[in-house]
Amino acid sequence: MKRIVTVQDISCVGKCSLTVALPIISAMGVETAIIPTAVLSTHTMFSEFTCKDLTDQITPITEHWKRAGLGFDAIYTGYLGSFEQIDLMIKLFSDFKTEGSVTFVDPAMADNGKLYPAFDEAFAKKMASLCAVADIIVPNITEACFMTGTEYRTEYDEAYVKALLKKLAALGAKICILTGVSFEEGKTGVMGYDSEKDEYFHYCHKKHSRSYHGTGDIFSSTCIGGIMNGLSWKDASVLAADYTAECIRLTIEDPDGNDYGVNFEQAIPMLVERLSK
Ligand code: PXL
Repeated sequence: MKRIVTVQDISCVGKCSLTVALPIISAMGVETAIIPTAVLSTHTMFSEFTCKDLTDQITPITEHWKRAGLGFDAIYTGYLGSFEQIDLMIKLFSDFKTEGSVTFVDPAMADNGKLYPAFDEAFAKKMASLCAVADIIVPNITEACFMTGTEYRTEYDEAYVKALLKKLAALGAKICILTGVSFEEGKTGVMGYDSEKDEYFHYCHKKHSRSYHGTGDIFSSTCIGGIMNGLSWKDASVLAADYTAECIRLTIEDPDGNDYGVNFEQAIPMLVERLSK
């Protein structure tokens, strides 16, 4: 059985970060170790939230794991809260990365042209330094723009996205997967770039009428879970995009659906079924 470690916050209510990564990756048959970076009452898109930082726990946890001889097939980082946490992730990669393992970074910090409330442009540049040492990165277009100093546009063509992917690859990551790429009204999807093969990949599907928080985390968790199940990064991206879209569809159709997160739980059977095919 594969084992991964994922490092992100616990937003107690909000269906994002660890409260989606842990169930999704576990449901995909992959042991999921965690390092919680902070405990928040809700994610930061609520008008108020509490936050207890856990940065001081990261090194004691990883030092114990070294003494215990623990290793991981993948290291997946998500929402991080400070420069210090990013430095600790760079150290985590250098301490735990092995030849066959995958380092996977979701630079969760922005969307729709704006940084999340806790962050500024300097943080985005710091996040770029973590992306530089990762095998696979999965930013959305906003995050990619902040990390590469590119103008954010709501309307763009393939040349703009390809140039953005090249700039991301120039940071240092081997495979860059951009989410929320839409070339056509009513459609959205992903466009990826393998810098070693100089190869692009595009997949699109129906765009739903609403968007929700936490869907980037759902995409990332499914993508790394798929890779741990032996899928190529392209097939894992397709599975992750389809699962995320299905979670959104189910939420829109649910009269009791939350507006802070998606009904990812109800789509887990579809995810597991797709993996067994
Ligand atoms: O990736 C979404 C996310 C994760 N964690 C926290 C957040 C958000 C989005 O706002 O606030 C704490």
